[in-house]
Amino acid sequence: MSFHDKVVYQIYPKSFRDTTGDGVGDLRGIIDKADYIASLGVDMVWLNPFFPSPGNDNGYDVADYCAIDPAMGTMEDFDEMVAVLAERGVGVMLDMVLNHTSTEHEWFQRALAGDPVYRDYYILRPARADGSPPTNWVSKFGGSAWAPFGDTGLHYLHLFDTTQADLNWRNPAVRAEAARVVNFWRARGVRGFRFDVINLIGKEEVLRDAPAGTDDRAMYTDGPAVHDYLRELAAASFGQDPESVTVGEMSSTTVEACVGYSNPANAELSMVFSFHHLKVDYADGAKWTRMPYDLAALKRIIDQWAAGMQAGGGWNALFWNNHDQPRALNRFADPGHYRAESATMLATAIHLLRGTPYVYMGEEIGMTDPDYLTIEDYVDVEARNAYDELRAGGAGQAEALAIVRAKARDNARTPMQWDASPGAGFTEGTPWLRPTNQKTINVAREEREGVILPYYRRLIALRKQHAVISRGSYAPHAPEHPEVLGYIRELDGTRLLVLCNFRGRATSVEVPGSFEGAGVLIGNYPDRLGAQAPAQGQASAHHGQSIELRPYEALALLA
Ligand code: TEU
Repeated sequence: MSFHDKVVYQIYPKSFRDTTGDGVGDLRGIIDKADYIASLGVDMVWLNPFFPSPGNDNGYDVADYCAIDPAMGTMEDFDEMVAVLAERGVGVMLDMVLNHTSTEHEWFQRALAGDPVYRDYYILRPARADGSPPTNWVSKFGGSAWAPFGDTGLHYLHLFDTTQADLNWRNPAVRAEAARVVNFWRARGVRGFRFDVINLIGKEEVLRDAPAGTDDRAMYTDGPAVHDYLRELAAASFGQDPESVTVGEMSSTTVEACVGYSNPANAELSMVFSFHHLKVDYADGAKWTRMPYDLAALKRIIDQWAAGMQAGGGWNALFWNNHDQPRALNRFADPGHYRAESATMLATAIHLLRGTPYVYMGEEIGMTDPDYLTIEDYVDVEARNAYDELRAGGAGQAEALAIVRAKARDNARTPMQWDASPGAGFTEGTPWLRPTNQKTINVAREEREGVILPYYRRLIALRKQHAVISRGSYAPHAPEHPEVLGYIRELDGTRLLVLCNFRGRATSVEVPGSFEGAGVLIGNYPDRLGAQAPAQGQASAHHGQSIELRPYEALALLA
């Protein structure tokens, strides 16, 4: 089975299942839940980093790429987890954070101690004559992107936290280390790799200021060398496994660049994550703001990426949620009044597109952002920095907190809610991050009486039953419609019309004549399906050229 037919389940190990009672998730917790994972019908699990780390960025500050953080378990636990998942037909995808290391990594410590070999592993530049940083670049977590490198008079680059030092990929030794790390995990049976902010590794030798008033990200993002480095890494590692699945997280990127990263002719990656569709609630492109999301922009971006990647032979990872994003249910729909309809509509919109769907733990049961009421509830470095910057910029306490509540990455990192108990079935101890609504939203309840979890299972199964979903072409439908995201998939004469009402009010949308009398493949209002064929039946509300969609209704017609 190619990656085109697969569905990936993302697990944030720290919040998935704790088997030791320390309030932090661990690898044995994934073993514990292997049957549940397999019951979803997914083909691979993407695990966020569980390597030794000081934890300043929840594991994305890696101190040893080829070991297991003791709080997460042992290498034997890892090997058992790989085997237990493989027995259930589920592969493992690991998170390779190779743009930067923790400043506690041995390489950085040796560089600090004066070892010239390891100094060339990092991006060190002299401060300016007036002592200011080498360039005007800013960290994605706030402040300058440079920090003093000991008392050497040099600065080191950190596009993220000061404890995450960017690696110098121009150095062949660094590139060889990257291949060595990937091959270490390949040797343990890993055939999936997610590469963290991998389009940032192409910094040039001469680093220049961003011209005044411009976005400094342009100075280091999607550098042409990224393609060369990816091809070199693929050839030296995962490219040797025909069944490998690789995905690059692409920060602030373009369709053109991503066609290059994922067109199979280029022998780089299988697919890419891009994030433009998750910035339609950013006022003036700034994350730490609040505004109702722009549905027209969302539709435009989804179409642009679906059509653009198709035209260029690229391949999208399809997702609403991950460990860095507030829950989509809160951002794009109405969990208060239409939680099941919203969750299943959003899932339909993504899962029937051209690309590989990713399900982030908890979205399959309709998990939402936690109801936190003070800034002390938020622990993520990015959110705490943002709150401080907002307050320093004059925002009142209530407004700053409201923005953090809407945008913090903590929103996605609360424990998986297995049951209604105080620890949500996640832990018998005190969870590292507090769940707030496990009494009403949990796996046990969804298994007993829910509609969201069964719907996700059906959606995931459809991708394996209908080649038009995994291999079909994409074309927009009703692109100007103010409330409905529509698109048509087609393969060898089979056609699928997908209609998703993104609003909490009824609307109608045109149905092309060629879909007259088409059967309903899936829909989130059960009465849509003919009584005699729960999986497929005559759409009961066809009226010639248009169809009425109820609040947050999703419908897929197969002709
Ligand atoms: O994220 C890249 C990144 O830019 C994120 O910080 C995200 O885009 C941002 O939070 C949205 O405002 C990757 C990892 O997914 C993230 O968890 C890490 O913090 C980051 O890289 C550094 O490794």
